[in-house]
Amino acid sequence: MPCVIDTGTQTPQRAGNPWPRRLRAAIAGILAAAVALGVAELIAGLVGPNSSPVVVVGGSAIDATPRPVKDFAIRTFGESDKIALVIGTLALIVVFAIVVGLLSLRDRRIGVAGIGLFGAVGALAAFTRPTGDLLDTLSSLLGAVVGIVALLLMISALTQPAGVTTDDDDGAATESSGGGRDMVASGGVLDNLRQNLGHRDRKGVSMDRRGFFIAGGVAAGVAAVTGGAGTLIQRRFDISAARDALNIQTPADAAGAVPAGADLASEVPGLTPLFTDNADFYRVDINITVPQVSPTDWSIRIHGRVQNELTFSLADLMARDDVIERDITITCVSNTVGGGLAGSARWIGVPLRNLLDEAGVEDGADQVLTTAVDGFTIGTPTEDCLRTENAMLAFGMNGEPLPAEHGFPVRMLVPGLYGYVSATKWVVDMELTTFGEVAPYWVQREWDETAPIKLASRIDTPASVGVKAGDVMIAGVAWAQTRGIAKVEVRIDGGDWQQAELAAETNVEMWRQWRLPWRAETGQHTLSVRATDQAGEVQTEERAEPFPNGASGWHTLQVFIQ
Ligand SMILES: Nc1nc2c(c(=O)[nH]1)N[C@H]1C(S)=C(S)[C@@H](COP(=O)(O)O)O[C@H]1N2
Ligand SMILES: [Mo]
Repeated sequence: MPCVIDTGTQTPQRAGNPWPRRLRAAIAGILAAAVALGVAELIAGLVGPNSSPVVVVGGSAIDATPRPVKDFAIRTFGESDKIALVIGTLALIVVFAIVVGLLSLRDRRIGVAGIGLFGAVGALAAFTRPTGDLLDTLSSLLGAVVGIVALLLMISALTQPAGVTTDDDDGAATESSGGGRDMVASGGVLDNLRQNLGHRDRKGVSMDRRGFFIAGGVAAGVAAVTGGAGTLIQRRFDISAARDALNIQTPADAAGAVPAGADLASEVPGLTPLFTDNADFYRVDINITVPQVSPTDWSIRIHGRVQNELTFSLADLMARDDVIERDITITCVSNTVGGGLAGSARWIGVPLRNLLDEAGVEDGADQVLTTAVDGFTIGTPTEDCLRTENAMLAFGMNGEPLPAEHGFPVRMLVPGLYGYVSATKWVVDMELTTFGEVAPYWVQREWDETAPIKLASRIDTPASVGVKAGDVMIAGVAWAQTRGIAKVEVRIDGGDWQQAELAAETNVEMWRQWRLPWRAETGQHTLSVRATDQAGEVQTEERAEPFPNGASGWHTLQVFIQ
C-alpha cells in the first residue's frame, strides 16, 4: 500500500497518487452496503421475510418492470429470471456503493445521504408491497442507520488527519490537525463521527492503515454475522416441516391407472414423461423468495357477489367427501413455441363448482377474483370455474402436498386456461365480482382478460446435434385442453405431412405424446410439427408472440445428423 506512509515521511509521488485511497473508499462503500444488507436480513429474521430489502425491492422491481423488458428476461433467462434479477440488483448495489464510497471522501454527507437513500428505497418498497406495513420498513431503516455508521467509521479512518499536509487528488492542500493516529484506540469514535459530519472540506491522506483495516474488518464481520444469523433465523418461517407432516390420501374419486400406452417415455429416450416430477415442474410467479404459508393458519374466504359468505380451512377441505384426483396439464402464457413452461401432474383437491354452489353465486358475477399471499391476483371467468368438475382448489400434487413453489398449501386450477388466469398459488381469498369492476395483476399490465390455452405441439427429440444417421425417433407432446388431440403430423425437409403415432389418451386435459420413426441421413434437416384437435381445428402456422394471449405457430427445428 504505497500511499500509506508514516507520520511526516511522505514522498511527493506517493501523495500525488490518490488511487489506493480511492480504492479503499470504494471498498468502504461496498462494506457499508454489506453491513446495511446484513443488519436488514437480521431484522427481517425477527419481523418477517416480507421486510427483507432484497425481497421487497426485487418484488417491486418485478411489478414495475415494463412488459417488453419482462418478456426479454423470460426469453433470455427462462426460469432463471429471478436469479438474473438478484444478480443484476446486486451488481447495481455494488456500483452504487462504490460511488457512495468515493463521494464520501469528498463529503461525508453525501455518503450519509447515499446510504440513507438506499434505506429509504427499501423502506418504501417494503411499505408499498401488497402485504406491507410500517413494521416491514424496520429492516431497511435500521440497516441503513448501521450502514451509515460503518461508512463513516471507515471513511474517517481514511481521512484521519495525522499531522501531515498533503496534496490529494483534488489538489487542495489541507492542514491537518494532528492526533488521532489510531481512531479506534484513541476512543474518538463519536468524536470522529462528529468531526466527519461537520467538516466537509477536511481532506487528508490517511496516516493510519490500521484504522481503516480495523474498521473495514469489523464492518465485514458485522455484515457476515448479521447476514448469516438473519438467514438462519428466517428459516423459522420455512414451512417444509409442516408440509412433511401432512398426509395426502388418495380420494375415493381417484384418477386411477393411466391407460396402457399413454406413456412412451420409457421407450423413447428424450421424450417428455407423461407426468412431470414435482421437482422438475416449471415455476412461474412474481416472487423472489417462495411464500411460506402455514397449513394450520391457512384459510380461504369466498365472498363478494354470493348469497353465503364461506370460509374454509385446509382441514375443512381435506375432510370433505367430494375430494377428487385429476390428471391435468398446465401451461404458462409466456411459453414460447417449443418451450418448456408446461407440465402435467396428478392433482388432488375440491371441485370449485361445489364450493361456488354452496356460496350461491349471484347473477352477473362473471369474474372469480382470487388473491394470494404474495398480493398477486387472478381473474377467472365464473363460467370456466363451473364448466367442468375438474376445476379445483388443489392441495395435492403427484401424491404429495403441494410443494411450496407450487402454492402450498392450496392453489387453484382450471383446466384449459393459461396459468395467469386460473392457477392461483398460495390462494387465500376468492371474491365473486365482475370483469368490469376489477382488473387482476396481469390484466392491469395489458395481457388479455381471458386466455384459453392454445392448441400446441412440441418436438422433444431428436436433439439438434450429436445424432447419428440411421433409425431415429422423432417424438414430442401436443396439447389441446378441453378438446383433446386428434392428430399430430410431422413434416421433414418441406416434404408431405406425415401422421405420427399418438400415445393413448389419458384425458382431454392432459398433453398427449406422439412419435414418428425416421430413417435419418447425414446432413442438415428441418423438422416441423402441427397438431389437430378433436374439434377439427388444425394448429395455425401463424406466428404469434406470447403477449397478449399466448404464442402460436409450428415448432420447427434444425437438426444436424452425423
Ligand atoms: N400467487 C401466485 N400465483 C400464481 C402466479 C403468481 O405470480 N403468484 N403466477 C401464475 C402463473 S403466470 C402461472 S403460469 C402459474 C405457474 O404455476 P407453477 O409455478 O406451479 O407451474 O402460476 C400462476 N399462479
Ligand atoms: Mo404464466
